[in-house]
Amino acid sequence: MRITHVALRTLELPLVAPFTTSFSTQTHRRVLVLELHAHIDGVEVVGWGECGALSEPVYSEEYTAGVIDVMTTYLFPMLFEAQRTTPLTAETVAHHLERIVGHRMAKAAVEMAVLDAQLRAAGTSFADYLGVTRESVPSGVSIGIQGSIPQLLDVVQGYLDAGYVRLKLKIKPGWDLDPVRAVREAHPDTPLQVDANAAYTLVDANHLAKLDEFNLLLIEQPLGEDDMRQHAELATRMRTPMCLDESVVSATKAADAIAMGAAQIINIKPSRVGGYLEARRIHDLARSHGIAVWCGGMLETGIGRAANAALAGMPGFTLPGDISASDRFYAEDITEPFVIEDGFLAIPREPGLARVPDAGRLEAATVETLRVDA
Ligand code: NPG
Repeated sequence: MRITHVALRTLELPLVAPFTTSFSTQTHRRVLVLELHAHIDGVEVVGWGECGALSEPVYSEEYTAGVIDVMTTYLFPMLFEAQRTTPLTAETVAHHLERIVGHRMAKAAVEMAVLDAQLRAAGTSFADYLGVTRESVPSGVSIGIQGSIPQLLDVVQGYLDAGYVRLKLKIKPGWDLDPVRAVREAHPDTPLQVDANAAYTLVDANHLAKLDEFNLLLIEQPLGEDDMRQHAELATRMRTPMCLDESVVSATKAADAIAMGAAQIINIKPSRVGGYLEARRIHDLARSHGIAVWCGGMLETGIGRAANAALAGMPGFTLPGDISASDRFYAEDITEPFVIEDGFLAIPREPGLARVPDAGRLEAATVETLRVDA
């Protein structure tokens, strides 16, 4: 393929309700969408990509303005240079961008747009590309920190009524044992897990071990991103299975986590690990070690949600992911919305990896567009 130009669109989408984690409260999602124009065998194709980075560097070091900078200064010029001499494919993007350290979310979005264009030109769905045979995936929901326990119980009831099959509660120091106990008492049999987004330290081990009585599926990333060894230590001091998110930024880190006993379960977020191809590698690695994985979310629009749903159809994804319906976050998605049916989301089978946005809704949500020509 030969890329002709790329439009980097910054969108601003209001959330249906504020989303509070241990690191921030979001009322809007500022999200970067890539519209990549390419020629493949003489045919013009558009590939779509979505970047997981937030507008501020509070989940990882990446953030929207920084992503735009690294894409325009380095990533696209490098691909444009590469395609002069070598045919460009999605499978070679990571190799061409290897000289740039880090910036995984930026690289993931670029690879995603190239892979989408490639699959679209071939008439292949991402699910078929991955060899996925399942038709749908179970849908879990991530529940932000609420103002009070009664409010939390209301919100939980709403999601259970909508059909979600698994709940994930965000926790932080001061919002942990009591809210988890309240939800567990109200819903003794509902699959339940917690996510701390790195808000604790190993000093809190005895306190965190008190979560063991609530029969949780897992505790996600209680300690810092760099605290791999400390997660391994904490895992020996709790019965609740240890799951890593932020710490696993690559297949190499996943291998370390498994070898060290720092993760019994891994949350795979394609954007965090540098793309869907690295995500597949982590899935394969974890599966060969008997480590369960599930697909995390970054408040994706329908573009990224489509790809996540297909990825989560792979056989090692044995736990429900944070792949909720579009209306969990957005009153109006920029694509045809994803809907939950009997607790499941259908895996898209149309060509491509992303779901194509509606031109009018995309335009209405765009606050800035930057065109980069090859
Ligand atoms: O369903 O898309 C979703 C959101 C799931 O809680 C969720 N994501 O820490 O996992 C997380 C959190 C997150 C969202 C992190 C956005 C970073 C950005």
